[in-house]
Order: sequence, then C-alpha cells, then structure tokens
Amino acid sequence: MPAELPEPGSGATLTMTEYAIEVTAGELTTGSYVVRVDNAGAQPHFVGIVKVRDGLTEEQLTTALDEEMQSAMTGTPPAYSDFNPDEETDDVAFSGTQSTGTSQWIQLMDVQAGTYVLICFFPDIKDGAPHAFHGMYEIVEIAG
Ligand SMILES: [Cu+2]
Repeated sequence: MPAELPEPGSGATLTMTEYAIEVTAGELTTGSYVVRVDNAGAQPHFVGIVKVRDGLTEEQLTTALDEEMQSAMTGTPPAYSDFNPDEETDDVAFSGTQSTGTSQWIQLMDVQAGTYVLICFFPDIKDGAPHAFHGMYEIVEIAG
C-alpha cells in the first residue's frame, strides 16, 4: 500500500477501547454517511450499530445482557424480563473485527432518528466473555 493514501471523509469517528465505544469526532446523525472506526484498545474489537426501541435505557440494556450471560452459563434460552434484543433490534451496520491500532470506514445508509446501541461482542482475551458483558456498549440518541 502507498504510504500517502488520502483519508476517506467521514461524518463521525467511533473509538473503541477496553471496554468502551465512544463518538470521538463528529456525531451520529440521520441520513447516509461514512463512519470512521478506530481501535485504540489493546484487544481486537468490532462495533455493531443496532437500532433499538426508542428510549431504551442503559439499565434496561444491562438487564438484558445479564439475562444473556445467565443463559450462556446455564445453557438455557434467555428469559428476557423486559427488553428483548431478539425482537426489538434492527441491525444497521457492523464493522467486522479490527486489530489494535487500525482504522476502517463503514457506510451507513439512510439512518433514521431514534435510539441506537453501539456494541462489541468480541470474546475477551482474559475470560472469553463477550466484551459487551464487560460494559463495551454505548447508547446513542439520533435526533430527527
Ligand atoms: Cu471489544
């Protein structure tokens, strides 16, 4: 690869670390645009951008993740007490796994106003649990 490649334009930058996904430049908006995704962490990460039910709170999301963790440990299907990710989500984009220190650019198409979750499920290098179980998610409201 040539050293001096032009950087693609992007509407927002997401930065992944242990264990967080933050909007570090620009902002997530409605419409179609490119998002830059940086892995500034020590482990591989990815980001899923998922539309969820409007107004979903962090507490509701962590409850569902706890229920998934219980399910993974017991081998029984999750019994969701409130927020059900199987029925109340709509995948928008997925970055694919990125190595430490890499960037990639992903295209978002026709993003609608609403509540979104940025989340990583890459298995942790220490305990094998998906990073989301370590708190690697962020709830973002996209205004209309
Ligand atoms: Cu991760």
